[in-house]
Amino acid sequence: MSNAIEFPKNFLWGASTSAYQIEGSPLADGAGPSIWQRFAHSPGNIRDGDTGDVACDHYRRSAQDVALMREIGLQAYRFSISWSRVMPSGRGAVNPVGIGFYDELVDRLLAQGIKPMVTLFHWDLPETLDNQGGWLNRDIADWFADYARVMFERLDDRVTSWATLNEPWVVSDGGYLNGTLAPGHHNRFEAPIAAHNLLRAHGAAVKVYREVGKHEIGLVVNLEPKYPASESAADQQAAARGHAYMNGQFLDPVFFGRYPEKMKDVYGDAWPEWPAEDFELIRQRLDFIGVNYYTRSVTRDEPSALPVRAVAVRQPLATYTETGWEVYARGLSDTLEWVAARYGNPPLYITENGAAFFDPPVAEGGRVHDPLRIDYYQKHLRAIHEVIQKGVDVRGYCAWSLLDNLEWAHGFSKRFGIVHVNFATQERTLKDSAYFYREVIATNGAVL
Ligand code: LGS
Repeated sequence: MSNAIEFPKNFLWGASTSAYQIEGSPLADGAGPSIWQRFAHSPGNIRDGDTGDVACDHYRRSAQDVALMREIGLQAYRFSISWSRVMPSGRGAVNPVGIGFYDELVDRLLAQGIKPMVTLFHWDLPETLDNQGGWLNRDIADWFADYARVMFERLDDRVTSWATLNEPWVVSDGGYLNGTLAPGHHNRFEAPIAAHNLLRAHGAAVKVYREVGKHEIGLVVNLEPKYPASESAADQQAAARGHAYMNGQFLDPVFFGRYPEKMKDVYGDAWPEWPAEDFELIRQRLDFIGVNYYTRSVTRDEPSALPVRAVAVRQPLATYTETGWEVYARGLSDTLEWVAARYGNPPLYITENGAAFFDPPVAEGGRVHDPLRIDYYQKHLRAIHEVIQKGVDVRGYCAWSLLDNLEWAHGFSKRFGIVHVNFATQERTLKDSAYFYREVIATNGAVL
């Protein structure tokens, strides 16, 4: 077949999870509480009162989960480390059992030939640090760098791919501006400060890595292209503001040492003057960028929607996922081409991509039919292949997610897994999408 799809020879096929979403046992064996522990236990924050107390019980079932990964044929597994499991108060003493859990997980993965891709921070900040201001305290750059150093020193002999932060935009927007995520603040003045300190912490950790690490380190960002809803200047400006806010706010400082001009326009009087030397710290050489992609937004000017003054317009003919996000694979290729053109074609990994759809109950014989999820993966993988053909340097792909898990404020109501989890029995069942993905991996994409 002359037009069979073939990915580059060393293309890495993986799946992703994060600590609070799957581990459970958040306070076990001397771990300290995180802000997600507190947030989840404050009524009204998570749908149906769900918490991460048990989640997928991965903390106690990691051996079984690694066996599942092996069954699917994963070549890489992206997971995050719970900072407060390792350092119960966020600083100082290291909890040997907590760090030992990750040490053992890494060994288990390597024993199955699966490459560990470690994210140091996927939103579960130690509560003690939040009590000292969390991301609003400039000292957090040092706190994070100290924690990062502990992890590098312990695992860099075996972990060859590191990411500092997962989606700093979401932390700043959901955690400090809209309050839908921990720590649940609603404050237009805090959001840019949190974002800036996230960037400083990222830079400080990368600096430490250059001292003690031998492999690769990068930053994971969520990108979502913004298309104007009409030709009007107002809508085009709205899309441009949304684009700067979501896509440029973190990558421009990391690559260029400055924020997009439009950030001032977005935040108005809430946009501070930043010390020039901060950008030296923020702009560290990176080995890759991790891109999380789910959807696009078609954007219309809306002066009352602060701070961006834009809202998304629903597309009547499109397919939407269970979380209400439009399925739009072209947005992924557009985004990857944009990153390559703007930032000098850096090495990229797609660190998350996937969808929540309604899944039927596990059928007789243990199958879960999820054709919409398969269709989603197929479209997005084809879009990635297309841009690789054009020279965009995409080196790997991780499906979000390996397991159905705690989808933050949605609780367990939204299932993103390629593996179904019965949360009453903890039984795992491969969905059809997992079998499909296994074929994709086995054929290096030819089955697409
Ligand atoms: O589970 C999270 C996934 C699911 O969807 C994961 O922990 C995060 O890293 C990541 O944010 N995830 C995710 N993001 C999709 C964001 C789409 C926002 C669209 C909003 C339109 C109204």
